[in-house]
Parts: sequence; structure tokens; C-alpha cells
Amino acid sequence: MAYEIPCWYMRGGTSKGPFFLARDLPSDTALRDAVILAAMGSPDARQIDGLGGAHPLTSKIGILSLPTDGVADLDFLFAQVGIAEGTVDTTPNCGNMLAAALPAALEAGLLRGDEGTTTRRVRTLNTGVIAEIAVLTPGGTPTYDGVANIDGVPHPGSPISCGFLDTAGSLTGSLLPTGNTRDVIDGVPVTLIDNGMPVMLIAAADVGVTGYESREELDANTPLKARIELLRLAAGPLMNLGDVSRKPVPKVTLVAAPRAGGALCTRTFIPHDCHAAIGVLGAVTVATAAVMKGSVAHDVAKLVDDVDHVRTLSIEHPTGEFSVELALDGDRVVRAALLRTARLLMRGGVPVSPSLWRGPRA
Ligand code: NQM
Repeated sequence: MAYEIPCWYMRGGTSKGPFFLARDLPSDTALRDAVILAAMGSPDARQIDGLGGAHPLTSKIGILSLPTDGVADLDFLFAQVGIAEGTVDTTPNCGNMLAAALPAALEAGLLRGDEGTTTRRVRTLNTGVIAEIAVLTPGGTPTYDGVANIDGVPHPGSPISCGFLDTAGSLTGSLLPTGNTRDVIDGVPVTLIDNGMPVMLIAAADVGVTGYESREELDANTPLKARIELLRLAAGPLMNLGDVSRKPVPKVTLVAAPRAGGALCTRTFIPHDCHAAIGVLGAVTVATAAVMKGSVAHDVAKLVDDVDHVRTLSIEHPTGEFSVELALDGDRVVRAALLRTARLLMRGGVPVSPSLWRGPRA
């Protein structure tokens, strides 16, 4: 009989995907990845034979385990599944899927919730970033109903607060991997920055667009996408990421002056498709650039004064805005906080072909 991997299918922020427990997956990484690809239906542009949603934001998984070193309460390994490529990339972070990690762990019985609110330190194993996550847990179990709205999700939900410390240089080793707030690649000024997510920022006007186009318009703009990809391939080695032709990082964010009362208007490529909104750590990174004199984002941003060293930046994106609260020590960002919602969409088991794997106890 086929082994069924216990699975909690979750929406986390503006992403979704299955969550598994590490102990229910193969311990061998190559076999684990083969099982994940089969579960998601990759490689295939439509992921027709699996759980994947044929878009980068719905081709993600989370793997949960309990840390043994006391550094965090929960370990979360994120994997971006390359839809047509058939890759399983555990290099980058994902703050949206991270928002679902604690509720998923409570659903799975990996952790026990507290009465009222459950706050736990969740480590993203991909880069070691630790976030303090708080979810509402009446009676000790997560609730998903609520009135919190995040743009990019049509229905309100229960608020999940996410606080990040020490995200600088998550993948590249330092906040500004080239040491500069601004570099020039092929005549185009860029800011190469990593405060949780490696991002190349470009002023939209410098690549011939306004930055206010719809996601569909930008996705259809093949010459723009080719131009951006050339700049991104050049940025990879400069950001200590090497050859990024098959990597999902750096992401590319086009910036323009805000036009809906926010701090900055953005259009983000992840890295080839235009995001309907913006990623969590992507937004933290872009907001960090915006407060940094000399960056291409600072040039066009409209900033309000900070209150008690905390500055809230509303990052405009194609479907609304994303508010990021930055705590500053002088000009340095020392903590970022934001709000997400998540929801359990389905729980069940994912059958694995016995010819591939017979389960952890076989
Ligand atoms: O930046 C999309 C998303 C993400 C990643 C991406 C994310 C983050 O919206 O932390 O959440 O950049 O591919 O889920």
C-alpha cells in the first residue's frame, strides 16, 4: 500500500502550499526532493499531477521540526519548488509561508498552544533567521477567523504578528553585499541589498516603465523582462550569490514615487514573474533600502518622521500596500515587524508511489 505523508495545506500570507513534518519525509535529501517533486507535480508547467498551483507563490512547501539546540521553539525549512524546472530550492527565505509555520505546527500537534495567544520563536533553517511569531489560540488551538486584512488576500482573518531581528545579510553575508548603497550595472543605477531577502532595486524609469503598470502588463512586457534578467544575472556574483540563472534570488523590485499615500511604489519580479503583491522579507528589505540615503529607493520614497525610533513604511504594490514597521538605531534597522494572516485549507495525506518510497518506517 502507498505511504501517505501527513500534510497540512496552508495559506501563509499571500502564498500557499503543503506543510510536512521532517520526520514524515525521507532523511536522505535527494530522495526527499524526489518525493516533494512528485507530491507537487514537478517538473511540469501546469503541475497537473500534483499539489502545486503552477505559479511561484503556490509552488512552495514548508517542513517543520523541533530544534534540539534551544535557540528556537520551532524549525521551519522552506522550499521553493521550480515548477517546470523540477528543482527544490531551500536557499531563500519566505516570510509568507513562515507566517503559517506556527499554526501548522499547532495543527500537527508538534507544539502545544497557550490559552489566548501563542508566541514562539521560529527559526527559518534556510538562513538561520529567527522570527517571533504570535498567533491567536483560544483554548490553545489556532483560530483563522478575524478582522485583519492583508492586501492580496480577499478575505479577512485572524492576525499573525511577525517580528524579525538580525535579518541583514541573510544569504549574501551583509546588508549591502557590494559595500555600496548604489552600484551601476550596464549603465543602470541599482541598489543591491539583503535584509532577509536579496533584492536588486531599480528605479522603474531607468528601465523605461512608470512602475505603476499592472502585473499583467509587466508580465507581458517581454523586452523589459529580458533587460531585467540580464541585470539580475550580473548582480548575482556581485551579491555573492554566484550564477543565479537557475536561482530564485535576487528578486528584482522596480521602484517609483508613491501614489496612494504610501512611502514607495513597487513592482517585484520573483524573479521572472511579477508578484501580485510583494514578499514579506522582500518588503522588509525594500523598506530598509528606502530609509537608506543614497539608495535608488530613497531617491523616490516619501518618508514620514519616526516616532520613538520606529518608522512605519507603507510599501505600495499591484494589489494594495504592505506596512512594515522598522525599529531604527540611528540609521540602522534593528527590528522589523509586520502583520500577516494564514489559514488551514486542508489536512490529509499525500500518497507516494511505492516505487519511489515506502515511508519512514518501511
Ligand atoms: O519575501 C515571494 C512570497 C515571496 C517570498 C518571493 C516572501 C518573502 O510572497 O519573505 O514571502 O519573493 O518569491 O511568499
